[in-house]
Amino acid sequence: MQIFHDPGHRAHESLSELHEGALVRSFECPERMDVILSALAEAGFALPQAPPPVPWQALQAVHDTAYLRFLETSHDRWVAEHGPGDALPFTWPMPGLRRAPVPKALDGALGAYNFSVDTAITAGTWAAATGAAACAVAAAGVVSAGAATAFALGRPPGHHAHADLYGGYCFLNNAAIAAEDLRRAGAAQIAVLDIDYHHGNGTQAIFYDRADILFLSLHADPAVEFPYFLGHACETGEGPGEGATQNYPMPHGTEFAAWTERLEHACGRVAAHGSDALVVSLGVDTFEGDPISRFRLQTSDFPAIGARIARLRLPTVWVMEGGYAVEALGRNVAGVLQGYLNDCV
Ligand code: Q9C
Ligand code: ZN
Repeated sequence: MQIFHDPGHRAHESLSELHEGALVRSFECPERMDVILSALAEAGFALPQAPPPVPWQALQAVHDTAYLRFLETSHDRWVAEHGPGDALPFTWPMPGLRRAPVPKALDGALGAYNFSVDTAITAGTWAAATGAAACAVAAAGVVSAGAATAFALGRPPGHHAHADLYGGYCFLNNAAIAAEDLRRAGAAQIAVLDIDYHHGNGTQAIFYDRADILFLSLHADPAVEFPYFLGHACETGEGPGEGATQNYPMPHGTEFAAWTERLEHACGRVAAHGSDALVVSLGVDTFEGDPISRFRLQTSDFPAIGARIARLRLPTVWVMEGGYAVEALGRNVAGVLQGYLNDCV
């Protein structure tokens, strides 16, 4: 399994996550990559490769151009206006206010493009986010060229990012970028399976009206968990995409037995769909010890997830999403991928 990783992720390190009323160092931190890389090396995986720079068209296939230019320039603008430090908005265009035109002023534009104040823009955000997107494109590229699978091991994660919104630690939607790249290279039908603890609101929104991308998400019920405002079971797609979205919301405290029943159903949908390729949004924040999540999966459960996905027998691009229990994160990610490879013919 080829693994793509850009060491430039380290430049994105936020000290300004609004957590329980205080600004703290973000749970989405550079050490996450270190522990995953060591666990993969220890388990005998091939050394990761640095991806080529992400083509601008790959970003534009998913994201709004003005949003991309905003992300690229916003931290420099922040420093010029407010001085060094992380960029955070203070006001948002909630329904009843007007979002368009996006304000010229930085403080207004930050609110227009942000949906959650757990996510600050730092000096290294653009470099890191484009590096993670580059990993997704590189992984999709080798799978399009005939590899059975590849792993985009990047951060920041992506599944909460919409075409023109950042939040939930995500700026560029790496999984959606991978899916679009597989389509561009000739795959007619793609399935995106999102197993992160949180609903993949960005991926859902990006593909909501699309008949060529099946989006399935297993996650904590938005009635009780971030991202709160998307991810209910009644959301099934719209227009040509009607029926091509399925959500599996689950309560806090969900254990593997109940979780894997939903995985089984989702895999049944993938199998019935006739997908040419699969993108997995791989979050392991379903782990019992995750500091910001409330499911109860154990380290010993993760290989079975990989094994089930292997039995779909589809070309598969793995894209790293969440997982914040730094001590166990490496073992949990390596476990999924080892379970996948052991069951892969
Ligand atoms: N004080 C991913 O797993 N923030 N994003 C929660 C709690 C939302 C997680 C803040 C967590 C988003 C990719
Ligand atoms: Zn998550």
